[in-house]
Amino acid sequence: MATLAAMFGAGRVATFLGLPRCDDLGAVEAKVVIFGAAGCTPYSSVGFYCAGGPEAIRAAGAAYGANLTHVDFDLGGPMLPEGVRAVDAGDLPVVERDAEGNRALIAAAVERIVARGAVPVLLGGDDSVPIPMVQALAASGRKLTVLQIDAHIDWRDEVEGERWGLSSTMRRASEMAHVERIIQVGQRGIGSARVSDLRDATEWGVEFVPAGEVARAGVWRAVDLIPEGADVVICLDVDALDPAVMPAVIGRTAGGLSYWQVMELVGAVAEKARIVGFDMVEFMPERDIDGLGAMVAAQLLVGVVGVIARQG
Ligand SMILES: [Mn+2]
Repeated sequence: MATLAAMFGAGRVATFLGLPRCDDLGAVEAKVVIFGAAGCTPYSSVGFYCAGGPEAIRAAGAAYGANLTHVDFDLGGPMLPEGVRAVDAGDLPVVERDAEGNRALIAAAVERIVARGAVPVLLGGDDSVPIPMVQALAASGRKLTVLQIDAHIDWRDEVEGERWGLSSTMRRASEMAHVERIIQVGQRGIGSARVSDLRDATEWGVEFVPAGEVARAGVWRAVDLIPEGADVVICLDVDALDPAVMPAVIGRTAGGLSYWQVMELVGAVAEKARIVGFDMVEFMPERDIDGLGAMVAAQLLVGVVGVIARQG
């Protein structure tokens, strides 16, 4: 079958966009380090249901690989400005039966990347993957603002007796001493949250910008809530996006964000503050439709890497 990628000269690539592969995080020289984790702390009912996420997003990115120096009009120039390096460190050897070991692997990788002065960009895997990343960002010694973009608030204390799973991500983050602020954007419909979970989050001080508000008024109140100069970790659950463009999620919910609303938010954060970590989670290949979601995820990832590559 003829594809646009073939016309552009794209072939198979082992890394995202064919970026240089990094095998030693302890010696990495780059501004951005992409790496994957098939999962972290699974619920026994569903296991590593997003295991193929990193591979599917890399495969979709291959279409752009041959043209990495071309203009990306979402960024106003090539993804990487002159002299800026981004690398792909591959996937961590996580396994379903060892959640504690997985958390240690992810945390150690983030600590190594931060120690080298680079920004970690983590591809999941389900939404339990960011917990050890947010935790490990304490190594920088600075207070953190968490910007979660997600259809769900993830404030359950436990599910199936598991406290480190994907529905508890923001509650666990709220318990970390270095997390001083949480802003959550994109929530909508009926999800895992109970009335008491929302109350706990609000009492903690979370600022919510629901998807309905984003649809009416854009992302700008969320941007205003980010303090000037803050260190921000952005936790993107792809189910924040509307299922019309991102069908590859376990629970599709109408009324989600557009590609541009997510890009505007990420770009605006980098302008007034500093993105110190990013994750993209919950991409579920078997739910995708004709590669649409993977294309959107890959394009969004190009945009995010480009934004981080340009920040001061
Ligand atoms: Mn979600």
